[in-house]
Amino acid sequence: MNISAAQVKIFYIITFLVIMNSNAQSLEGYDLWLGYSKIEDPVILPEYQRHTKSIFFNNGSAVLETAQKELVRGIDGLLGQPSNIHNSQSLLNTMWVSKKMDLDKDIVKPFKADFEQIGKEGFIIKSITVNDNSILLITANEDIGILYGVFKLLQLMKMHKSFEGINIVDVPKIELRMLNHWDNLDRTVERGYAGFSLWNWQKLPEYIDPRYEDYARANASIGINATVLTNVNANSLVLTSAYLDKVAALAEVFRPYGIKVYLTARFSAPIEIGGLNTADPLDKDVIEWWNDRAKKIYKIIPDFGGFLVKANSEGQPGPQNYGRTHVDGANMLANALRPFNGMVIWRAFVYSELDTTDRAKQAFTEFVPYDGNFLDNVLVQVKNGPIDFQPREPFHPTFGAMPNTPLVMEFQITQEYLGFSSHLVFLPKLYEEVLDAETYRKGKKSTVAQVIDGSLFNSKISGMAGVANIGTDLNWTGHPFAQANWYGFGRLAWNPYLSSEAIAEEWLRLTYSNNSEFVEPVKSIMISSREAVVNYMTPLGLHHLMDTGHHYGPGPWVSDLSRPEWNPTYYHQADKDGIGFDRTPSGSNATSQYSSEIAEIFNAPETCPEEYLLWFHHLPWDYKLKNGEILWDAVALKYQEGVDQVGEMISIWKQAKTYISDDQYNEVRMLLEIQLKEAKWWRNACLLYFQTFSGKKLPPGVELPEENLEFYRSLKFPYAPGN
Ligand code: GCW
Repeated sequence: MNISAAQVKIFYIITFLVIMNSNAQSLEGYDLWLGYSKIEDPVILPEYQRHTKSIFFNNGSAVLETAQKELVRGIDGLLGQPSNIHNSQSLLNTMWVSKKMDLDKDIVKPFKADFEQIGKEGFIIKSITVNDNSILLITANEDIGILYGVFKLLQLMKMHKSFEGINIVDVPKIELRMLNHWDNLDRTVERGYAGFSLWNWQKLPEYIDPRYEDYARANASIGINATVLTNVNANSLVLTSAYLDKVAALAEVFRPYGIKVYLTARFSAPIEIGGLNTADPLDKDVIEWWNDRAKKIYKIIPDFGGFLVKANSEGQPGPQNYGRTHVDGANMLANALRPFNGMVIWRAFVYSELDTTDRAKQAFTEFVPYDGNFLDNVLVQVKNGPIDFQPREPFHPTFGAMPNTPLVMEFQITQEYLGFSSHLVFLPKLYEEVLDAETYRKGKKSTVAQVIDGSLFNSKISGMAGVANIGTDLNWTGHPFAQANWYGFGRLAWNPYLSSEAIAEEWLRLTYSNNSEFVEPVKSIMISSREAVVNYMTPLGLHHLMDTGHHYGPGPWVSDLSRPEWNPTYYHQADKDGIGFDRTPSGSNATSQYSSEIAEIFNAPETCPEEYLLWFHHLPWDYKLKNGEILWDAVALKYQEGVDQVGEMISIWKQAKTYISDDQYNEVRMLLEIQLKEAKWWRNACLLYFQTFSGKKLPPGVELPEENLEFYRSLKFPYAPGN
């Protein structure tokens, strides 16, 4: 080789390294909680090396194939050397990964009860002794349990947990753990703040973006087993053959990860793509059309999950267009899917322009009388609160009020009313509050979680859905901490009794670092973030003050929209006498939809938890709160507290700097600056506006707004994302 050739080679090597390096930086966050860099801890590393010295993996199906692939990938990365994996068993093995049916009977016998407990999807990770050899056993009844067990094992390793004496018996408490994508066929995402839809409909079915598999891995690693690919504001085209082939291609990628695909069914599809002139659910031709469509779907996608339906809500067509009921509509579809074990998930998010009663009451009023009338492959999906994914709402009164209907919890993971993907808001804190709420429907200890997991009323099927916050952004969710909301949703769908604090800690350790000097302060940011957003947007039970349409920023003054309940003024009812929505018997009487024990608490302003005060009560500006503050001062001070909390989050985040990369640090720092700026915007705009009614001065401690009310009212955002 002459010198110039060597120089050329060096040039290429350097160029390659530079590109690799810049790629590594720009790919920050892509791995989510699944990065497998080598463990450096000198204590735990040898223990893991010992346990993984010789692994027996009993393969034999697509799901097990996936599990083995994941195990190899994880162990190779974490231990920094190729794993020693065999498909034949020996006593020299240090780890066995095998289903119960493939294990020796004597091995299984002592923990028969555990196998009974773990059902179809659970797993066991146990340290056992066989002929004096210590073996780490990962086992399950079914393939999918093995996959979940493998992910759990890798998570434990990432968190540096010891395997000595390990004995984990884990099983999901909720059957249907699903993401709802509000993704349109043109790849825009309704209320999406992380880029475009992952589904590249144009190039499907031939072109399989590798990201589809990464999406499936991430979901399976937290136990999500269902995904609704399309927006509930549905397009019937997705039910045509051309699109079904594309859906089938996605289903094929997701299947080895135990994930079923679902689609949204537009109720008027028989007209739009079927050439019929009605979509009446009792019409013979319509029934036949759906039966036929179901057959077609299952021919192409044999394990298709079913339909999610938004009907007669916000302009979507539905059975009421034909004088029929939600039951008529849901059961007609359920009959079509029943021969194939498909499910219908019918949403209860309804409110009507013709119904002048309090919007918060309408879903309950419409659905509760139908309890027990739906076929048994119908689930009714209810949003966590009675209005719409606000920073804080009391739990939806329908939970606990339909004992004979399985109710799916619908949470929003995307941050439509929560600062989009610019604000750090750890949502498991919100989810936990709702799940822990007491319904008193069967006395004390009748929580929403018990309704959802089916234990309160012995439901045959249970479900939890999360409106996804995922898009084509490199880090999937826009804000790096929004990944924690996806992660946390999955964990709570698996076990709705987990604490949000434990989830925050897990996620931080899996995503960033095990160093407690990093984890503890940053966890405190996450835990306080939800209360902060409530304070700077909608404190003391205020709600729906967001600017109209895009829901970005404050718009409490908006009052000119055609439907009353689209206006923020409908919700806060501020006037010179006071503020808040009277939902007690002297007002809309929405409290009567709760059990009498709960209604009684909510009805009296003295007993109503202060965080729901203005949700349930219209109170004078000088109403005295428990701490002696008058209402006006309390509202103002809460807005200020929210701003201060974000300031505090910023100063705590500075402590994180030494434990993570500069890119990781700076990305969050810049986003927190946006959050602070917007928290102040919220405070200033809302207080200036409410001040026009209260006529009172801001109390000491509340910063004076930088601009006047006209300025805040004049702001327009025609290109806010997610519309
Ligand atoms: O909160 C509202 C959103 C709509 C959404 C609707 C729903 C998909 O603003 O964008 O439509 O809820 O949940 O159906």
